[in-house]
Amino acid sequence: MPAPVFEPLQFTRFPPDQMLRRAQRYQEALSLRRTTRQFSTEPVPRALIEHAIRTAGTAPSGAHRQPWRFVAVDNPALKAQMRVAAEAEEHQNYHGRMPPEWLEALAPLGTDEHKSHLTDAPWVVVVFKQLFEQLPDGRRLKNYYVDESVGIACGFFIAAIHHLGLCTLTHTPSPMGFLSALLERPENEKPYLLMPVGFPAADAQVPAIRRKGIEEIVQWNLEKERMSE
Ligand code: IYR
Repeated sequence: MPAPVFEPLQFTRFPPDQMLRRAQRYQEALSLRRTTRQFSTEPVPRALIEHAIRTAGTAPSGAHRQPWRFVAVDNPALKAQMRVAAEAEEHQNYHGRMPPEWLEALAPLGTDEHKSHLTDAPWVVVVFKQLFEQLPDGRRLKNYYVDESVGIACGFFIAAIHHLGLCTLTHTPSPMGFLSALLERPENEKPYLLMPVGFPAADAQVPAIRRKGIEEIVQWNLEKERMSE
């Protein structure tokens, strides 16, 4: 067993009033994020995508295995191939494969099998999860909490994209196997999430839906019940 090696933690402590302000500002900033389905074709510099992927790569992961691979595609021919394959699967989904209950759940979002975002957005980032690591000697090194780890990394990516001033969409064409073939990913990787990234179309519309309020998403189990404040 290798012995753990430690180093001093680099940690910035802020005064309490600054902490509250930072908390409010971050929440306000992220509350303005919207999932967008209509993208402008305006190009986006590669450096922006790279920084967002670097941010995603700071996510915690099971046994620190970092079981993710971000495939960033701006090649129009490849995006077109992904669109054709995704639309073929989604056509089946929307016309028979999804049960009525699922279609009803999606109705407020106005989604359908047409996936123009795959060719309009300047970048399509496809995230793969690595179920195991393939060692050069042929052994397979198991990864842990892969879905949790990759999900957190995707959350960081989405927040970074919003923060730097672009839009994205969490798209899971289903089934996603065609992405492994098109993007030539090895056997230890499975597609996890696809995210077109770019500026919103000038006339982009989003569903008029609201987020749950704090009282619907939190349960406080407090040491002391406060008197009404
Ligand atoms: N994958 C399909 C269907 C779909 C499913 C859910 I859950 C959504 O929140 C949105 C869409 C599609 O991309 O259209």
